[in-house]
Amino acid sequence: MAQYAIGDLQGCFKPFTQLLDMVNFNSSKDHLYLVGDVIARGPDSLACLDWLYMHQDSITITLGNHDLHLLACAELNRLPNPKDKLENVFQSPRFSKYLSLLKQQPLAVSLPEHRAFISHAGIHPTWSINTALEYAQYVEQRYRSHSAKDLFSSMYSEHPTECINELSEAEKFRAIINVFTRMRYLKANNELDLTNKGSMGSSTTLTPWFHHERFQKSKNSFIFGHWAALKGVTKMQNVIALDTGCVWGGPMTMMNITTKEQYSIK
Ligand SMILES: [Mn+2]
Repeated sequence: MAQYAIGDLQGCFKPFTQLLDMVNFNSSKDHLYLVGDVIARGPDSLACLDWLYMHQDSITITLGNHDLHLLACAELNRLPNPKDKLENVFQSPRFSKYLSLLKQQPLAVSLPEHRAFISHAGIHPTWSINTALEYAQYVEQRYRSHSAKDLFSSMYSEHPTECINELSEAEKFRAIINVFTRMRYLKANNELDLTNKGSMGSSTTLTPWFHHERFQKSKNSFIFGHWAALKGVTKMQNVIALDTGCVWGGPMTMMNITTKEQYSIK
């Protein structure tokens, strides 16, 4: 049994299947962790969802901002932005099944046997793995509940993540979601900056979340997607960026979690 992780699909179905073929992925034995943003912007989100639905026992998705946005649009009866190219997903007779599939998925996963932690955007440097998992479960319970609508209607705002215990419930949900699905750079006080999406070194005042000393000392590895502008480079051996921007014309990247071997395809 092999365990793999793969970067953001964003509706790029063909390179996804080519990577699965390249590693001889066997859905009856192997498991695939998708770092999130499985849909949106790319040409074939529907085919990606169909494949994931068919193979749901062999996959885990750590949800990304685009996946949560799809759930939010569905809960709040909003249409997606045309540039997301999701019309056929919303019109599919299987739409409600895709929504249940996504809602079953976590925001973060820890694989103690590999000392690996997986989430879409990363982990806040001040959160231990156990704290991060507790925060993730706190939000997961809500998006699986009857009050999911409240969560999604207050999801979009840029709130700092300091003193998370002193925040209101809605602010707490938002702060946790922003870390797991939208974070890239941190300010000097460890608050999120959600405006800069540039490559490393594109800011002199902001620091990539993974350049905190906590990660230099850590024996764990941290696997994430979301930040295509990094092109897979973090300059940290144990922080692995898998979103290599396939939807923007870059390669798609997959790794074997045990051997750390990486595979990529244009
Ligand atoms: Mn993302």
